[in-house]
Amino acid sequence: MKPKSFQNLARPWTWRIRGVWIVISFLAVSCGSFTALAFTSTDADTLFEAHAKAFYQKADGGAFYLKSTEGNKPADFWTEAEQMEMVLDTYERSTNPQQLVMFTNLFHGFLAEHSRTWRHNPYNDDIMWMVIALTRAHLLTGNPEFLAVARTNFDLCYERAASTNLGGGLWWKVDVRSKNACVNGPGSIAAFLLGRSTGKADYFTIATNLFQWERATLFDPATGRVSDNINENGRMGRFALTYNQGTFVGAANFLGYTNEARLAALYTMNRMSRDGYLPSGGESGDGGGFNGIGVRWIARYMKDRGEQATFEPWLQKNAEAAWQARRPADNLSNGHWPQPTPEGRRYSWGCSSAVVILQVVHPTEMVKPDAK
Ligand code: 7K2
Repeated sequence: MKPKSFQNLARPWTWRIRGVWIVISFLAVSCGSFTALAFTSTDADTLFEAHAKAFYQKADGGAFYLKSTEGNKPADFWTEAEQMEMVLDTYERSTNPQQLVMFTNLFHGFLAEHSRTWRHNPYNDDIMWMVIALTRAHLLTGNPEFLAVARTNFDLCYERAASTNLGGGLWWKVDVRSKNACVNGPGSIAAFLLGRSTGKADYFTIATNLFQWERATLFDPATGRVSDNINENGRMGRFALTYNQGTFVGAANFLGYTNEARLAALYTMNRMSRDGYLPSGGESGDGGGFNGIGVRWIARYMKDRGEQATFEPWLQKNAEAAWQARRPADNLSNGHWPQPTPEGRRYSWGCSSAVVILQVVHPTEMVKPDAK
């Protein structure tokens, strides 16, 4: 037992030490906000606006995304559709009505370029991506035109793509050579969302059947891997891509197959990522936006099912890397994170994954009140 006088002396002394620690931690935290890898919702706005500044073009009462920073070519059919989903991801986070105006302009630009019905496009997956974008937009806005175009095109696509060969599912293209994850996951999601939008049970049935076929045919329940495709002779293309993992997770989550959703998300995190970073899908080709699609659906599953403890650190690590990888000149981030974005020509689709991940993943730092 220490003498009383010593105890009395000891108290202010420990307080002084504590005080020093408080000052040190305060300095660490406030310096950290300038240098650390954290990102805020303001940063999510910055990446979206930088992408719009580089690629969003108004034309004839509508708008479109340019394919790249060079030339006037518009983005391809499905990458345009998916960048329209990127706009919706941004709106869902920010609730900024300006982004719905952008979406509506892009919709008009899309119809001007591709017409109102898309039979001329031989890729069934292309149509399903745009149906998802429009049905999401209908659910957010109630605009009946979005739903009308979505339904017409889903119905004509389903009609030509659905078959009983290989046990069910959708053909990838009109040449009916293979059934791919990139049309069956999106087809299931599109049907599910149309079920919500129209209240028609038939769409939910289609959503369930397509998911169950994909699960039975392309999904490996031992690992969570979603194979890319099966061809007309039953030969499997077993490679996994993050967008296929994502749409499988999205459909599984909507339909209540939470074990399957979790397994496919875990496979993406543990088996496809390197040092925790999602594999880059290249920039100029189809792969540039694969990770945006993957994280959109994995993040939604995580939030719907309260799986943050498992997936959020990984998603935030990738979002922080995407933010840090932007190039100073114009804030474009080309999706090769953690590598920095080089100078020179950039592609809108390749720069969209970074935009999407910052919208769908919860920021790692609050916006400071004086930083507005
Ligand atoms: O082979 C399919 C798909 O299974 C695979 O995952 C990807 C890998 O490639 C194609 S789908 C991608 C596009 C091809 N060009 C035209 C686009 O409409 C089509 O969706 O990249």
